[in-house]
Amino acid sequence: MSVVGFDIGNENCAIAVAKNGGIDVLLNDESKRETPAVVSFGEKQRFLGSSGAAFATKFPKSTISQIKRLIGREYKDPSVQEELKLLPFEITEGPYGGVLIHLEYLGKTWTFTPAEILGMLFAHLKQLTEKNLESPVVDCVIGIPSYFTDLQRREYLNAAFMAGLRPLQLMHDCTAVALGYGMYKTDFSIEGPTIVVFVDIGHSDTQVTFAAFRKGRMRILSHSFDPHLGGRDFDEVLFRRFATQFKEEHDIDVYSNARASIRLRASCEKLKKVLSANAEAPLSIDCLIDDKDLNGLITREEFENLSLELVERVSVAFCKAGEDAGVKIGDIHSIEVVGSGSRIPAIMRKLTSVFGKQPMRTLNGSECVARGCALRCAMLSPAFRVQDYKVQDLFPYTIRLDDEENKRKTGLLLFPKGSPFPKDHIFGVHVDTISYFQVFYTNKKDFPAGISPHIGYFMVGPSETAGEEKAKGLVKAHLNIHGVVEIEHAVDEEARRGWSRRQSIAVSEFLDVAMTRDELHEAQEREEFLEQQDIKVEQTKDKRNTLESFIYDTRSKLLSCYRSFTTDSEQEIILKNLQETEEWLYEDGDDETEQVYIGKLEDLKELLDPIENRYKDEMARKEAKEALQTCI
Ligand code: ATP
Ligand code: MG
Ligand code: K
Repeated sequence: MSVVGFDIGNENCAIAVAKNGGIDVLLNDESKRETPAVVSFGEKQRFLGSSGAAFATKFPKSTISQIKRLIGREYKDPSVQEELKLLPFEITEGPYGGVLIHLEYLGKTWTFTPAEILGMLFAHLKQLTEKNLESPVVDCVIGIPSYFTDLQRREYLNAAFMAGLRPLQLMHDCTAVALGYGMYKTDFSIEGPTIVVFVDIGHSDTQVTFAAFRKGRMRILSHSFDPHLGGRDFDEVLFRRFATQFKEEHDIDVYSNARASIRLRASCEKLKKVLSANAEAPLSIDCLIDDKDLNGLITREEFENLSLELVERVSVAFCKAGEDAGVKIGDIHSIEVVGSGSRIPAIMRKLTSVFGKQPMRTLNGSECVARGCALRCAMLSPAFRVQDYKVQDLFPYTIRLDDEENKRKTGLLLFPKGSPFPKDHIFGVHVDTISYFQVFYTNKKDFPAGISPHIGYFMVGPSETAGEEKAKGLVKAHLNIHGVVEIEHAVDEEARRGWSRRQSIAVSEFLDVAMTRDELHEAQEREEFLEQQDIKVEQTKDKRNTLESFIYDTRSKLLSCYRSFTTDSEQEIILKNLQETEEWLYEDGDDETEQVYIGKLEDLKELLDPIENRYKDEMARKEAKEALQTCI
């Protein structure tokens, strides 16, 4: 059984596997270690990952990226509305108030939830891994941002399910990074814990985690984050700067043209990377709008001035994490910076000035999440033996319970912010009648703005023993290994000893689900259909190519090795047929079904059969003769 770690970035994904006693990062079809998080719907097939990214400008309205931003989000959320302005594809409000993506494919309109698109991406990564390992992949650990809510986590689990994956854990990105850092290090001080800070700046978000290491174990002290600060925000600074310039100088409105926006944004991202290593960078785009070629130049100094506020926010997230961890700057051993968004020199300078020392880049910044996840997967998998190492993570939000019936306004505290998890909380409830409960996050100020604090509802009761005065029962709230809340049992108070299996109180399932079981199965079937379609298209292309090469091949053989085995009239007929098929292939037959190409090939082969047989006979005769001669 393979053991795999996936890092699903907003821009890039990485796959790591535990193999030969170590962790390997896999190469994709283009021999790259990172795979773009893109799903593109072409004319007849989907293009996933690297090939998807290549189609972004060709099919702007059906190339889906930035999917991680839309998972488990409410359509009406203002920050989602902001997000939508940047996306060229069509989006409306979907079921449960979520986001629904509309696109044209195979001659009709399709709608997909973000979880379904994520499922396609997972399926692609799974396929890449299976091809690479030559064995099936099911068990995995998937990295997620620590700020993800219950719903976002459940959406990830659903997407993984659609792809046929079984996540043993959704692991906080920086916890995975910390594991990869601590597991193999042996030189930790024996006096006290070594405190290391991990800063991950990706394409769309920033996460900061304080961790304490001792020999053989690590404990997370705090997670803080800025879900709206990443490399792309710096791209946006450049985008706005040049959009304004082009408007003023050429009266060109880039914002009104989807394709032009994509192209300018992509150019700005490149520009940003150039500015990481150079004091100034030129921008030039051909035919952006109305065949206009546009040029510009920006210095690093101007770029840094325009992004002062963004850089400041990195230090805000850092200080907040320190506060939550209760750690003073002087007690920090080192800062490890990961994520490619951190390559901007101004960010490193900022961290250096806050910390008073240069941050480190010991880890491979674009692979460490996937590596940590693979390591964790090996620890959790029964199929692997890994050295003993203790990992203690914590949950960044407070979770409370509200009894709607009794209007207990303050709510019962289930899991305070910073709780280690997985963890249980058991509490008593009155069960003489049916009671409704709401589970929700309370610490608004830690919470990303605009995200619903609501987790779910459940019902308890009535008990079989209802009618008896003040019947009481117990409910177990479980914050599971993925950071998802489950309401597990309810039993009579009397049966408390040993959690009797006599489950006399009904606990309904969480009423507030990301997808119902039926929807999930439907999505899975649709994914299978789309996969089959992709395979069919690829096979047809193969058959078309085979027919094409057969034509060239045969033509050249007829003029060389087959020449002396072919009569003039045969030659004429076959060449004519080859010519006709070739013309057909480039005209009417350009876009035919697999069966038609197979048929055409068979027809040609039949014509050629007698000649091929004569040729083979002669070859065999020659061989026999030669063999005979060497014997003598
Ligand atoms: P996230 O973690 O936010 O989901 P991700 O993991 O896909 O996203 P990364 O691959 O860590 O993100 O980082 C991608 C970002 O890093 C992009 O914005 C990219 O432009 C930026 N980046 C890459 N190289 C450089 C560079 N040399 N200088 C500045 N930025 C860079
Ligand atoms: Mg990342
Ligand atoms: K194990």
